[in-house]
Amino acid sequence: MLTRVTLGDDGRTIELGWQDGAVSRFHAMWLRDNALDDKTRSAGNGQRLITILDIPAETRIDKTSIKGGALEVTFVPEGKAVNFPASWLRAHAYDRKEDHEPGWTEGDVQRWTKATMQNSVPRAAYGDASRDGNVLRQWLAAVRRFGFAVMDGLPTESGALCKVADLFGYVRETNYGRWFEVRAEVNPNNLAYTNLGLQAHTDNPYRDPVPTLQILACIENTVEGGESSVVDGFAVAAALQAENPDGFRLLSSYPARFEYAGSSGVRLQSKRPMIELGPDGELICIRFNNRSLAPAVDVPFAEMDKYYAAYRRFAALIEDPAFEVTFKLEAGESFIVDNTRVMHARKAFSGSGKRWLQGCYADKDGLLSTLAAIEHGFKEAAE
Ligand code: NM2
Ligand code: OGA
Ligand code: ZN
Repeated sequence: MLTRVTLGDDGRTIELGWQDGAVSRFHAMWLRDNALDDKTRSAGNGQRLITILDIPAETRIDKTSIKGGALEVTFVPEGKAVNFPASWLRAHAYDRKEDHEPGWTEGDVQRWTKATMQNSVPRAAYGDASRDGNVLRQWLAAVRRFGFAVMDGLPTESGALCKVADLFGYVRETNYGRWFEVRAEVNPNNLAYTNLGLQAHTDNPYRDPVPTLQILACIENTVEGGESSVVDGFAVAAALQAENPDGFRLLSSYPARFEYAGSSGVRLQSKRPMIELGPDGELICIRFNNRSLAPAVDVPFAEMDKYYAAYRRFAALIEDPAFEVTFKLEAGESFIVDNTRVMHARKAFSGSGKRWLQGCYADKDGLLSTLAAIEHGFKEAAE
C-alpha cells in the first residue's frame, strides 16, 4: 500500500513511501514517458503512441495525490494528469541498491550439477504436454530454470521433433535444413554425422546470433554407446570464476572466433567471447565448441598464455563428471537444451546396430513468450 508522496528537486522527482517502510523515488521524465493513459499508449495493443521528442525536456510534476490505491500526478508544462496504480509503481520501482557481481543471473535461472540434477531430470510426455496446459507450463518453466528438459512419448517417425517446437514456437531453419539427420554418414560435412564421441559443446557458435534452443529426438538407438550428456555452462562458468577470477575475466572480455566452412557455399564466421556478459554483467551466453573454434586473434600477445590456461581450465571443468548429467535416448525420446547455456555431448558408438537422431533449432525468446503468456492466463483465471 502506498502511504506517502513527496515532491523533490523542484518537481523533477517524487518519493513514494510504502506501508512496509520501503521508499522508492521516480523521475518526472520517467513517469511521463511511462504514462499508462490512452493518449500515451494504445488501449488495444499497449504500444506507445508518442516518442521521447513529444515530451517537453523541462517536464516536472506540480501536483500529486494518492486516491484509492493509485497515484495521481500532473505534469507541467503539458498540464497533463495521469494515474498510476500503486501495484504497477511497486512492480516497476527502479530505485534499488543492488550491486550485482559480474556473472550474475536472473532469479528464475538455477544452476545445477550432477549431484543436484541426475535423479531429477525434468521430463514430460508429449501427449500430456500437448493436451494439458499445466504440464506444458511446468515443462517450459523447467527449460527456463535449468536450460534443458526431456520430452518422451514422441512418434518414432521422421519430423516428429518439430512437434516439440510447435508446442511453444517455431523451428529455426539453417543451412543444415529445417531439421537435420544425426547419424553416421560417409563423407560427413560435420563431425556430428559420424560415430565419434563429441565433447560437450554448444551448437553453431559460428552463427550470430546463435540458435538459442536445440531439440534432439531419437528415432532409433540400438548401438553400443552413444549416450547423451548435458552440462550446465552457467554452473561451470561460476566454478571457473570462483577459483580463477582472472581466467573468467579473460574468457568473458576477449572475443573468440568461430568458423564453419564444411560444405560448399557456406562460410559462417563469428567473433564473440566464450563467456558472454551483458552490459550489466549478467551472464548471458556460453559458446564452447572445440570443432569450430577458429584462431584467436583478438587476445593481446601479453595475455595469450593466460587466456589459453583459462580456456584449458574451463574445458577441464566442463569434462569434470561432477557437472555431467548422462542418459541414453531411447526411440521416441527427445531433449531440448538452451544452447546459450547448457552444453550437450555424446559418447562414441559402435558400428553394430543403428543410431538415428534428428535435430532442429528453435528460438528461446518464443519459448519464454509462450511461457509468460500461459502464466499470465493462469494468473488471470485465478483472480
Ligand atoms: N549439426 C548437427 O555446431 C555444430 O557444428 C554442431 C551441428 C551439424 C547441425 C553440429
Ligand atoms: C549435434 C550433436 C549429439 C548426438 O547433432 O549437434 O551434438 O547425440 N549430436 O548425436
Ligand atoms: Zn551438438
